Amino acid sequence: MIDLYTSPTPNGWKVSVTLEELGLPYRVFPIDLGAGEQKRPEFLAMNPNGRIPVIVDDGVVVFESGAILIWLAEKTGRLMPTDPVGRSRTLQWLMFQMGGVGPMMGQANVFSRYWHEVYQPAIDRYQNESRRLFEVLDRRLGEAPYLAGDDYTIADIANWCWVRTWRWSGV
Ligand SMILES: N[C@@H](CCC(=O)N[C@@H](CS)C(=O)NCC(=O)O)C(=O)O
Repeated sequence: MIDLYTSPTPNGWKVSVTLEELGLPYRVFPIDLGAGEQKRPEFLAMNPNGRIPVIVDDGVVVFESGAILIWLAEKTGRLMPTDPVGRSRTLQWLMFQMGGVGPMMGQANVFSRYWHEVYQPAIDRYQNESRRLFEVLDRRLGEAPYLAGDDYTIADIANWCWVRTWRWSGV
């Protein structure tokens, strides 16, 4: 059985969508981010970074959403090609989300939504960079049906869960 510690956010959705696509049985343990449950000792014992999502799969703890998606794909042999080139393409577009789309949109949210002070250069920087990354995705999806090529993979799930919130980020 897989236990999923999560909240309704893009990084949380990535794991929920993947579990649903794979049809794996799992239990959800909602984490109240506003109440700071992700900083409590019992949560930090699972993820020292104090952030959702985390899964515990038969006693194995996995944190970082990208690592969780890879774990689930490799465990089932689905949502990621097993040939080296297809696997690498999937990881490239997953890393593109983990290192680019997620952090840029996350900072766009912080500066345009959550901060009381308005610092326009930071808002512009993160919204423009998010938009630039969307254009990279758009071009890629103009030449292939899915990010990694012909196969639907965890890279599509990861990017979609963030990009679908474009309006909230003001992009
Ligand atoms: N790189 C991490 C980022 C996780 C992350 O930023 N989670 C957010 C919600 S989307 C969170 O837990 N925020 C609460 C906090 O920072 O205290 C991952 O992909 O798992």
